[in-house]
Amino acid sequence: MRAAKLGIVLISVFAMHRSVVVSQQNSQAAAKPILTFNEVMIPVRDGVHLQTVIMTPEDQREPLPILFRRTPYGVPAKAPEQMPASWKELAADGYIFVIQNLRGRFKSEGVFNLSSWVDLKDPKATNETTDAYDSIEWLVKNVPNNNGKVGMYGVSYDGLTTALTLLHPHPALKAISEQASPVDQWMNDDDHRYGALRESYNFEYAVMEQSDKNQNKHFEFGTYDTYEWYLEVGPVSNLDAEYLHGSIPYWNSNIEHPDYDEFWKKEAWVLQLHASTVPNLNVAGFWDQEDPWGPWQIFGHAEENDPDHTNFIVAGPWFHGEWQTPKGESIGIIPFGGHETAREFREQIEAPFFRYYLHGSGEKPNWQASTFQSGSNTWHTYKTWPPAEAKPTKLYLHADGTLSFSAPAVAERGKPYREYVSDPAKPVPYRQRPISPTYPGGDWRTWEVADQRFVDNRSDVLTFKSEPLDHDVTVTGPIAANLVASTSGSDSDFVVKLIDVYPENAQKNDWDQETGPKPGQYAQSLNGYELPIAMEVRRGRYLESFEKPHALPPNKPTQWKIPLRDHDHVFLKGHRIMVQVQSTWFPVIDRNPQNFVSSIYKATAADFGPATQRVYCSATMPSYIVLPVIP
Ligand code: PG9
Repeated sequence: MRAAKLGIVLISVFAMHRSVVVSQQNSQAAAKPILTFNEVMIPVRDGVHLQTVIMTPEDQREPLPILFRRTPYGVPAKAPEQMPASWKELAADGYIFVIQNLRGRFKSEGVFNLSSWVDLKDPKATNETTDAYDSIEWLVKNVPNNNGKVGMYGVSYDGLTTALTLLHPHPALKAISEQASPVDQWMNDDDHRYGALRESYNFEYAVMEQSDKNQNKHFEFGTYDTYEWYLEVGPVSNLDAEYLHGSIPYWNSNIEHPDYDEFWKKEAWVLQLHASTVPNLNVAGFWDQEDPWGPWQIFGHAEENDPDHTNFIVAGPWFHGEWQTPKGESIGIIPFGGHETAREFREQIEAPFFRYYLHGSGEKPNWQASTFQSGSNTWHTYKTWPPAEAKPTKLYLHADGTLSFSAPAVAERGKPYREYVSDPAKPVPYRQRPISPTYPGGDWRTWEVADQRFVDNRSDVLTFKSEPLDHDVTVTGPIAANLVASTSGSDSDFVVKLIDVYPENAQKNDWDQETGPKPGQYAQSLNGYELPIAMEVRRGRYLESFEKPHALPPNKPTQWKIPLRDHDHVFLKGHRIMVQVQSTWFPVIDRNPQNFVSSIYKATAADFGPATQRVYCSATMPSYIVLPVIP
């Protein structure tokens, strides 16, 4: 029963955490154990004990380093009978694998706060930094035959607990690889985007982790299409009033702290990081639907002081944690040119990194950044990130719906803007309906590469499209949108999507000319595919200040700066570039009432109403995307 349940979860985000379980399911009967298994309760400074499993190679002959992972999702109940795909490359070098449940999760004692707050000034405080420190102290003293060197790694929450060690690392901690760690949950990643609530994610995740200490519990919707469910719920305040009744502490904190206040600034642990304190291999996915931003921030903060060059970043065309899946040959229906990017990452980057720092063999990476570049489907290394040769280049939105590298001319005729009506009663779905629950199903993982044709021609989505490109356009580094836009309301959102449009003949139809495509095969083609490369939302109330929301002056053209994160992509010759602009993205982002209220989480249905949105595209009020183009 337990194995079956976890097996389903495996296809969701927790690829790495759950890989142990899969190998149990796939294993042949009565295989010889490859790892010895011990479960211990490790004491930390305040007397709390943390449930920890220690798995040692059966054939261990010499002292080995420890690879340590700390998770809220549950430790394995027994050793795997086959080496999990995500451990294979590491295991070949020999490690003692240790996995620990965070305080307050499963058999670990204490309270799980779902918090990243690390108070370095309070000597009595306990947090994920101190729990890791105390556990490492215990491990190096108590695990037989360890070589005194510890590495930590993990994806997402496990990446966060890894990264938090940077604030006060134990001396035995010699290398870490944080992978998709969030750093500031108000600013970006899982829970908000520049203060705009990730409604469905935040709600479903908090319920999953805080309704039962002993499991990852999924909210039961009772409606097949969660888009419809959230729409019927109405304002965000109804989620608590009708369903949670104050029972989920993290959700309560989100609702009590709508703005970027002291609560969120404490949670933003990365603000305390100003140096590379432990060699760190940061890992980010360009299509990470949860934590695409944090790794770049950790990398950037550690860069402030890195005289020994121990701060690295790897990024690829991956969904959340895809680099820990067995192969990583594609994302959605987008192939990676025959590469097994996940295996290649582990074999050629992750394992050598830990080998160098924990086994003392091999070489230190001679690059600062390494990417698997989408479009060209090739691995690259960079001495610095962003590469110095990347030239910020403006791609302009034109009032006739075109997109080009030339600025709008002064004498362009017609209206200087394009407009649409955004109605919170009929929000644009963030992916094609029906929208399944975030967990445990698999669709959520690839929504960021979904073909955007599903919103083409909606009256509340503006589309701007370039001519087919006459040469490859390589974009390496941070992308940003700069809109001049207005709303007839007094608050509003703008969502910008940068899209790579495949040519109509991108792919040869590989179906029988006589009988035609098999059911479903037609939709699997890349012909005319609209692939999002970068997408983000900004909320008007926070344009002036994140701390103190301001009403927008109705109908006044205003600058909207929308960061679109770091990327490495080639728009190939023959493809077109497209930009879409819309004002709802539901239910991944909660709806803006479009009328200013003191807190959107206290808004009532009467506060929500339609608004006319304008995007200006003139010589004096240009809207554009800034692309870091490699000449
Ligand atoms: N994205 C998840 C998460 C990490 C950290 C905090 C909250 C959520 C995860 O996949 O673990």
